[in-house]
Amino acid sequence: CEEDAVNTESTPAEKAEEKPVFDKELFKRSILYNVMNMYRKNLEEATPQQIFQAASYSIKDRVIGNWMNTQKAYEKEDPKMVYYMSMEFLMGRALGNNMINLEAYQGAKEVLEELGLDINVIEDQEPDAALGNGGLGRLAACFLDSLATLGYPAYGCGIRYRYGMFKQEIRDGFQVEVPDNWLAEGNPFELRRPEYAKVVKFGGHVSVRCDENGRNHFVQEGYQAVRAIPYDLPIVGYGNGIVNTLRIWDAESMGGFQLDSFDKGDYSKAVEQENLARNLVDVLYPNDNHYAGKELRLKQQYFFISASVQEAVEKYMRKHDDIHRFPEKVTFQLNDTHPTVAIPELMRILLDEYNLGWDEAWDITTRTCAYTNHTIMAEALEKWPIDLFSRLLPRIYQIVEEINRRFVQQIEEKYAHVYNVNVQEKIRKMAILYDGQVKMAHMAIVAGYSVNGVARLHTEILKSEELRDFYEMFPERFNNKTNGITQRRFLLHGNPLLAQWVTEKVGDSWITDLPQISGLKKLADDAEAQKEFMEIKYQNKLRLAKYIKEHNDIEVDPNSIFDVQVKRLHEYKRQLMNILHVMHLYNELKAHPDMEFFPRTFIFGAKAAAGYRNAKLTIKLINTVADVVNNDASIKGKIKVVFIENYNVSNAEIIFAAADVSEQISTASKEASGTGNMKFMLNGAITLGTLDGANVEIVEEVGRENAFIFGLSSNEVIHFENNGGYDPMQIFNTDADIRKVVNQLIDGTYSADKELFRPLYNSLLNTLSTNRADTYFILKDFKSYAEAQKKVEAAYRDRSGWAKSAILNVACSGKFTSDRTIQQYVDEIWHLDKVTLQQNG
Ligand code: HBZ
Repeated sequence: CEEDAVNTESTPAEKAEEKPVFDKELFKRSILYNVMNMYRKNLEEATPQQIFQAASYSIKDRVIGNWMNTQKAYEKEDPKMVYYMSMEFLMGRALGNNMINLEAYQGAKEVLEELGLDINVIEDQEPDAALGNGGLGRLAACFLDSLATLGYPAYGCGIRYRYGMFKQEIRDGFQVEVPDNWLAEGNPFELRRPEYAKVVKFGGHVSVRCDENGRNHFVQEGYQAVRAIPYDLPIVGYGNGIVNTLRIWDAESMGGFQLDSFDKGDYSKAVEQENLARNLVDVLYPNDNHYAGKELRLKQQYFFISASVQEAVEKYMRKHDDIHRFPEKVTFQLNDTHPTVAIPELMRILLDEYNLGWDEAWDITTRTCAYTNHTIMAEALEKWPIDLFSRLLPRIYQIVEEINRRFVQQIEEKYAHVYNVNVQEKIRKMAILYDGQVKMAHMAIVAGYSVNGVARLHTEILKSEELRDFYEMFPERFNNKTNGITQRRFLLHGNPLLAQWVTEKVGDSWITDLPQISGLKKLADDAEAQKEFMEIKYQNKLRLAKYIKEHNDIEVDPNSIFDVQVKRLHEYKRQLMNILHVMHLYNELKAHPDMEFFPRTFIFGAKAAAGYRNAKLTIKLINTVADVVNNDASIKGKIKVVFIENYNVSNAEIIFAAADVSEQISTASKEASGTGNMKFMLNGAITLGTLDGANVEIVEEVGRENAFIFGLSSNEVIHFENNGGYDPMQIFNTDADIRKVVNQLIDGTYSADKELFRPLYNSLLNTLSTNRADTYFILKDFKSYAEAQKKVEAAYRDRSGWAKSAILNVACSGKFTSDRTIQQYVDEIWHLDKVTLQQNG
C-alpha cells in the first residue's frame, strides 16, 4: 500500500532547495579567521586546542541566528514552556553534537580534512561538560536534545559547577579522584547573561509587619545574599532551526560590603557572605543514589531554584498581567526531589511578592509543578533535618510548615472515619514534617499535579510498595514515563559506521523517528546483511581495542566476546557478581586448561562515590583480578579483564559501539530504569540481564530469545526483603564453586594483604557487617548468572545466529528513543504546542 499512496511530499530536489546546505567554504574561512583573530596565528602554528576553540566559535556562528530566531518566535507566539529543573545535566561534549544537529558534521569533517586535520582529534580537545553523576543527569541531557528536535519550547535550569564530576585515575588499582577543571580553557558555546542576574537570600529570620489594611507581611531580615548570574548554552534541535536554552547559574558575591540594612556595619557577616558566594557552586556532589545531607548541597538546591523560579515568574509577567494564569504558560518538571524547594519558593513569591491568598497561591503552584522519581533506594531519599532547613531557609520553612499542616489535616479528614485505618500511623508515614525531618519526596507528591516513575516496573513498584499510601490518596497523579536516549548522539555520532549502514538499509528517517529502524527486521536473516553487520562490529571493536591499548596498555583480541558493564559503581548494580564470575571462569580454565572456551574480554568502567568504601574496593578487586588474569600466560589470553579509567559520556560512545554483550545485572527491583541498557541495544549488543527496570520492556520489544535473562524476579526479591532476607551461608556451604571464589577474596589468591578485600567478603556472608548479609542477592543469583553466561558463549559460536539477534536488537530499539519519552511527557503531562521554524544556513 505504500507504493500506491499519493505522494504529496516535496521531491528530493525541492527539499534540497528548502534546506540550506552547510556552507563549507564559509566554515573554512571562518576557522582560519578565528585562529588568526583569537591567537594571532595561522593554522600551521595553532595547537589542536586552539583549532578546537576556533572551530567551535565558527559553529557557534551557525547556531546564533537560529537561536535568536527561536527565541523571537517564542516571544511572538507566546507558547507554554517547560522548565526542566535539574541539579544535573550530563551534557558531554558540545562541538560534535552541535555539528551533528546542524547536519553539518560531514561537511565539517571534509573541511577539516582539507586543512589536514582529523575531526576526531579536534573533538578530543573538548572537555566533557560533566555536570552530572550518571543516569539522571544524562537523561536530562537527552531530554533537552529531544525537546529541541521535536520543536517544544523548553528551558533547562541548573548549576554551572566550576568542577564537574571528578576525573577518575587508577593508581595501583585504586580509584583516585582528580578535580575536573572543565572551564580551564573557557567554554566557547556559553553566553554570560548578567542582565538576568537574581539575588538569592539565605538565613536570617522572618519578621511580620502589619500593613494599614491589617494584612500581615513576612519579611526576611539579617540574611546573607548571593548574586546568581545565568550562563546560557544553546541546545540545537536536529535539522529544524530550533535552538533552546540550557540556563546554568553561577554565584557571585554581591560586591563590596553590601548587606541588608539590618546588618550594616557587621564586618564578619560581610566576609561570610563573600565566602558563601565563593563556595556555593564550586563542585557537583559526586554521590549517585545516596543522600548525604550536606548543608552546602541544600544551599545549592535553593540557590539555583530560587533564581530559576524568579526568572520564570518575571518572564511570564513581562507579557501577562494575570499571575493566576501562570500554569497555562509555564510548567516545572522536577528531576527527582533535588529541586523540590521550587514548590515553597513559588509559594513564597506568590504570597509575599504578589500578595495572593494561600488558596490562590496553592492552586497555581499545584498546577505548575510535576515530579519525576528516579529511585526506590531508601538511602537516596532526601530528608533534611528541620533545624538545618529552617535555619538556612526560614521563610521557606514557614511555608513548608503550613503545607504540612494542611496536608496532615487532609489525611485526618480522609481517614478519620475509615474502618481499619490507623490515622496516626498514616500521618507518621506520610507527613512532610516528621521525626525532625523535612521529607522532600512527600512534599513533591503533595504539591505535584503529576508523579511519574521512569520504567513500567519501577512505576508499579512505587504504586504498590514505596509510595503506596500516596497512590491510595492521589491515584490520578501517578503515571509512567519509560526513559529513552537520543539516537543522534548514541548512534549517529557515536557509531558512524552502523549509522551509515542503517541509513543505507532503511533510509535516514530513523534519525528523528527511531521506530523506522524496525525496517531492519527483514534483514535479520539475510546472510549478507549479517556479514556486513558483524564487520562493522569488528571495526568498532578494533577502535575500542586501540583505545584500550593507548589508555591501559593491554592488548585485547577483537575476535573475543566483548562483554561490557559500564555504569556507576553501586552494590545494587552488582559489578561484584560480574567479577566473581570472572574469577570463577578463571578457576575453571586453570583446572581444565583444554576445556572448550571462547575467548572473552570483560570490560568494566565505573566511578565510585568518593566515600563509598565497598564500591571503591570493588574497583580495586576488578583491577587486581585483571592484573593476575591478564598476566597468566598459562591461559593463553583466553580471558582478558579491562577496567577503563574515567568512564564518561565521550568514551561511552566508543564503548557502546563495540559491545557484544550488555551487562544489566542489577538486583531485580533496584534499578529504576537504566538507560545504558538502551544505548547498548541501539548499538547491537545483546542484553545479559535481570528482569529489572527497563530491561523488562527491552525484552518485551526484542523477544526473550534475543536476550539472556536470569536471576530472581522483582517479586521474589521483594518477598525475601519483606521476610527478613535469605541465608547466603546455605549457598556458601553447598556450592563448591561459589565457596571457592568467595574464599579467594581473603585467602591471598589476589592480594598478599589477606584483609584487603575482607569488607567485600563480609558484605556477602557476615550478618554483622550490615544488618543483613548479601543484601543484593549476589550469591543467590550467581548460579543462574553463570548459566546465562554459558548460554552467551554457546550463542556466540553460532555467528549467524548471533548476528541475527544483534540486528534484531537494533531493529527493535525504536521504543527507547527519548523523542518518544518526551512526546509522552508533552501529551500526558505538560501539554505543550510545537513551534516550527526554518533552519538558517
Ligand atoms: O536515574 C538513575 C537511576 O538509578 C536509573 O535507573 C535511571 O535510569 C536514571 C534515569 O532515570 N538515578 C540516578 O542517576 N541518580 C542519581 O544520579 C542521583 C544523584 C544524586 C542524588 C541521588 C541520585 O542525590
